[in-house]
Amino acid sequence: MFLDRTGGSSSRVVGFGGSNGSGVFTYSPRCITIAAGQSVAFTGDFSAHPLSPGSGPTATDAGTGRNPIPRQDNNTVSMVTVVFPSAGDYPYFCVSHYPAGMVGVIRVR
Ligand SMILES: [Cu+2]
Repeated sequence: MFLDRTGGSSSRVVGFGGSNGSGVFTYSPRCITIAAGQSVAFTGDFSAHPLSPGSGPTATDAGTGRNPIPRQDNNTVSMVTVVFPSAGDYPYFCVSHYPAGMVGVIRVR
């Protein structure tokens, strides 16, 4: 279920709330594989869909090592670009809609 987005011309955009072909309560694509050093752009309405690192608000596991995904709920920005320097699995979720499955993972190889 991880889409390979390691290629030089691959899109590494994760949209949500209707951005990038996503549904209102989904990330699109929700799980992608990238290479270490590449970046992912999260785009959508962060005030309606606050982004958080981790697999859920009660989870202590933020992924492999230090998860570089920031908490973002600022409605003055519509895109956040995150660099992933190290291999690992880095989960993220929407603070408002994770119970509905609004979650995803960036896999860095
Ligand atoms: Cu949401």
